[in-house]
Amino acid sequence: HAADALRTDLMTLTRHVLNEQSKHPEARGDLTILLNHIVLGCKFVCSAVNKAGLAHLIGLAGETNVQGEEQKKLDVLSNQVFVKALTSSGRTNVLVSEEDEEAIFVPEKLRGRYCVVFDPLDGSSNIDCGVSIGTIFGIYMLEAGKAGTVDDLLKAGTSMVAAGYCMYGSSCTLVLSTGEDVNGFTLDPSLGEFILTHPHIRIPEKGKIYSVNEGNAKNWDEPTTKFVEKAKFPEDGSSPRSLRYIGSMVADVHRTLLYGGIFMYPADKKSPNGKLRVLYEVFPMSFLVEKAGGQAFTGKQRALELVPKKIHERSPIFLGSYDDVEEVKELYKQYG
Ligand code: AHM
Ligand code: MG
Repeated sequence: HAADALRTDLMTLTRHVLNEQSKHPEARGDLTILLNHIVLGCKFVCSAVNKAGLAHLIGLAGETNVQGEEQKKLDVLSNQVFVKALTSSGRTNVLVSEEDEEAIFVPEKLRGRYCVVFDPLDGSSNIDCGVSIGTIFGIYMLEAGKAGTVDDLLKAGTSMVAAGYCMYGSSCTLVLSTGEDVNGFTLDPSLGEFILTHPHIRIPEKGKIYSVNEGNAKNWDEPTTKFVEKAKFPEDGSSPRSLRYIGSMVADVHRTLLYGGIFMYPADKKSPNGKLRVLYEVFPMSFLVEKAGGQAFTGKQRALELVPKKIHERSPIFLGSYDDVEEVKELYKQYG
C-alpha cells in the first residue's frame, strides 16, 4: 500500500539526492555533501526562527546590509551559519550572500568546485509578525582545481546546476531541483530529517491568482498595468483572478508553484530594475519555475538568460504558470 510505504520507507533528502547522483556515474558525491551542509543551515535557521520570540532574537542588530536596510539579528545569525556551513563543507569556492557586499573566497585548503549564491533569510520585514520567511540558494560548478573569481558568477542563470529554497512557515519545507525535476521535502522535527512530501512538482499551466505589490501601481509601466487590469476586469467573460501577496518571495513563489498563477516584481518609475536581486532571488526561483514547467520573464527576455554585471544586480521578474507568463510576454510585445 502506497501510504504504508511512505510511512515506513522514508525518502529523505539525502537519499533522494544520492539516488539522482547514481544516474551520473562520474559524480563523486560532492553535490550531496554540499547539499547536506545547506540543509544543516536551513535546520538551524528553522529552529532559530521558531524560537525567535522566546529567545529575544528579534530586533535590530544595529547594522545595515548592502542595500542599506536595517538588519535583524536573525539575518546576521543566518548569514553566519550559512557562510560557516558552506565553507566547512570543503566543496565550495566562491560564495555570494545578500548580506555581504563582497563575494567570499573560500581558503585554498577548504576549496571545492561549487559556487553558491544565497539569500540566507529573505522577507525579513515579516520576521516580527511571524509570517513565513525563507532561504534561497543557487549552485554553480567550476572546473576542478580552479580558484574562482567573481566573473565565474556573472554568468547566465542557465548555467546553474541546482537551486532551491527553504520556507520557514507553518511547516519547514525545502524545495530543490538538481537540474531535472523539482521536489519538495518537509522537515519532520521529530526525526530532524527532510522527507520527500511533494515529489515531482509541476506548476499548473494556467492559474487563477496574481501576486504583486499593488501599492506600487502608480509607478508601473503599461504592460504591468494592463495585465493587472485584465486580472480584475476580464474582457472575455471569465472570472476575475484572486490577489495573494505575502511580501515574502519564498512564500509567494511556493504558493505559485503549488497552486499556479503569477508572481511579479515589475520595474517601476522609481525602481527601473525592480527590487529583487538577480543572482540569489531571480535566478534560483526562475530555475525552479522552469523545471516545474512554468516560465520566468524579465519584461525583456527569459530571466535565466540574463547575464548580470554585478553580484547584487536587480531585475524585474514575472514568473509562474506557463500561460500566465505568456500573457505578460504578449503585453510587452504590444505595449512594451
Ligand atoms: P529582502 O531581501 O530585504 O527581504 O526583500 C525581498 C523581499 C521579497 O521576499 C519580497 O518578494 C519583496 O521583498 C517584497 O517587497 P515589497 O515589500 O516592496 O513588496
Ligand atoms: Mg532578499
